[in-house]
Amino acid sequence: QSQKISSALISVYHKDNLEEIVKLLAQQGVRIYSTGGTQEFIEQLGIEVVAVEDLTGYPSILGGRVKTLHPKVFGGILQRRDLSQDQAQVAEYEIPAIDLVIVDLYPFEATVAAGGTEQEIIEKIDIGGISLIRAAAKNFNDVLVVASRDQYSALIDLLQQKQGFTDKEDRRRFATQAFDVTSHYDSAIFRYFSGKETASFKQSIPVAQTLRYGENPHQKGVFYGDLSQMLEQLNGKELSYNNLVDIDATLDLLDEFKQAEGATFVIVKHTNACGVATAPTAKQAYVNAFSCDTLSAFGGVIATNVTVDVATAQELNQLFFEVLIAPAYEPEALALLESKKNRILLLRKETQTSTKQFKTLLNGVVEQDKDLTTETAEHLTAVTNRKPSQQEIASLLFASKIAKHTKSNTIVLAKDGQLLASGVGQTSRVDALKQAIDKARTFGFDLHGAVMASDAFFPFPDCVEIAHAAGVTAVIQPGGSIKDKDSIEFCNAHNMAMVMTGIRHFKH
Ligand code: 93A
Repeated sequence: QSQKISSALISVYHKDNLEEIVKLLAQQGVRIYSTGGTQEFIEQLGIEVVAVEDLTGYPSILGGRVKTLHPKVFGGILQRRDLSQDQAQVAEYEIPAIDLVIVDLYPFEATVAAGGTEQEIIEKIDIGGISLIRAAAKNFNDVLVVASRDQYSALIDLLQQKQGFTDKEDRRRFATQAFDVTSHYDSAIFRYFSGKETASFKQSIPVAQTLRYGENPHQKGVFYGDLSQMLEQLNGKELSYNNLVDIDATLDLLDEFKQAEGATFVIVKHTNACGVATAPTAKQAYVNAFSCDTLSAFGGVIATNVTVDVATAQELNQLFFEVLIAPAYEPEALALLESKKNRILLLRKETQTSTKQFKTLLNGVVEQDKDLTTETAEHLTAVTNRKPSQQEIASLLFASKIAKHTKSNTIVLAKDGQLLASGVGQTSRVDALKQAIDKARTFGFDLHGAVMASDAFFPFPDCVEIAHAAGVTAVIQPGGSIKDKDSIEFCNAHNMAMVMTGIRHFKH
C-alpha cells in the first residue's frame, strides 16, 4: 500500500550527489536524522537536520565505531506500523518511526584495493551502516532502503513521480538490491580474511588456489576447488591453468573406457584427443595411441586407466609430455619417469568428477548437466541394408566415445580400438571429415575398413560420399536430419553400414 515518507535517516560515507536528494526530501517535509559527517554536510546546505545523538541521547563513541547502534534508531526502523504491540512499545519508549534509510557504506573493498594497512582495513568494516541497511530491508513492509549511491537516481525518480509516497513493490525492489549490497560487502570481507578469492557466481567453493597465471601470462588465474581430492602430485612443477583445463578433458574422455575392456591410453592436446587406444597391455595401448599423431602428442596430457609398468614407462620416456595421470605406477616405472624433473606425474584417486558444468557468459553463468550419456550396443539402430559386423560395432562405439569428447563439429575415424584421426572444432562437418582423412594419411593409416563417428547428424550426403571414397565402411551418427534418407541411400548403394543413436553430442 502507498505510504508517505515522513522521516529519513541518512548516513553516507561519500557525500557526493546527496544534495539533490536532501533538498527534495526537505521540500516534501521529511524530517531528516543524520550521523556526524553527513549531518554537517546537510547543515551546510542550509537544510534542517536532527543529529542522531539527539535522537539517541548518546554521543558517537569509540572513535565512531558506535554511532547508530541504538534501540531508538533500530526501533524506529524495525517497528511494524500495523502491529499494536509494536506501536504500544514505541509509544512507551518514545521511539519515532524512520521511513527511509539511506546508507553509503565504509569503502572496505576500495581500502583493500588501495593497499591499506590491516588496521585501516579493519576500521573500514562497516557495522552500523550494514545493520541499518539490513534492518530497513527486513522491514520493507514499512521502510524504503537505499543501500548504495548507484540507487540515488532511482530514488529521485521515485520521490518525484509519487510525490514522497512509496508502494510496497517499490520498497521490496529496493530491499532486494539492499541485500545484494550487503551480501557482496560481507563476501569481500570474507575474501580478505581468508586471503582467497571466491567464485563470482553464488556457489560457495571453499578452497581456492592462485595459479601462476591464466590461459596466457598476462591473465591472472585462480582455481576454485580441491584438486587433492582427485589427484596426488608425485613429481614436477606446479599445475598451470592450461594443464587443469586439459586434465579435465583428458579424464572425462578416459572415464568412457572401462578397465575390464583392456588397457586404454588417451593423449590430449588443447582439450582434444590426438591419440586414443585400447589394447591388451598398457605398452601396446600407449604405442597405438601415440602412433595416431606423433607430432601433436609432444607436450600433451596423457592418461591411462591401468598401472604404468616399466615397459610402458620406457616408451613414455621417449616423448616430451606435460602431464601423465595413472591409477598406479610400478615403483621402478615411477623412478624412470621421475628422471625428467619438470614433467608432472599424477596419481588418480577414486573420486567421481562433478555432474554439473558451469561457464561464464554475458556477465552471468550458465549451468548444465554434464553429458553423461554413453552409447552402448542397445542404443544403435541399423538403418542400412547391410548391418555392421561385430568388429565394426565395437569400432563404432569406440569412435563415438571419442567424438563425444571432441570439440564440435567433429568427425572421428577409428578402427579396432585405435583412433586413426579426427577433425576438430570445424565450422562445417565436411571440413572436419576432410581434416580427419588428411591427418590419417599423413600418419600413414590406410582407412580401408575404418569407421566414422559424427557428433551430430549429417545435413547432406556429402560426408558419407567422401568417407566412402576414403575407404570407410561403417558410420555412427545421431540421425534426425530431413535428408537422412539421402545419406542412407548412398550407403545402401555402396555396401556401407550405418547406425543411428538418436543422441547428439555437441561440445562447443
Ligand atoms: O563504525 S560504524 O560501523 N558504527 C556505526 O554505528 C555506524 N553508523 C553508521 N559506522 C557507522 N555508520 C557509517 O558511517 C555509515 O555506513 C556511513 O558509511 C558512515 C557515515 O558517517 P558520517 O555521517 O559520520 O560521515
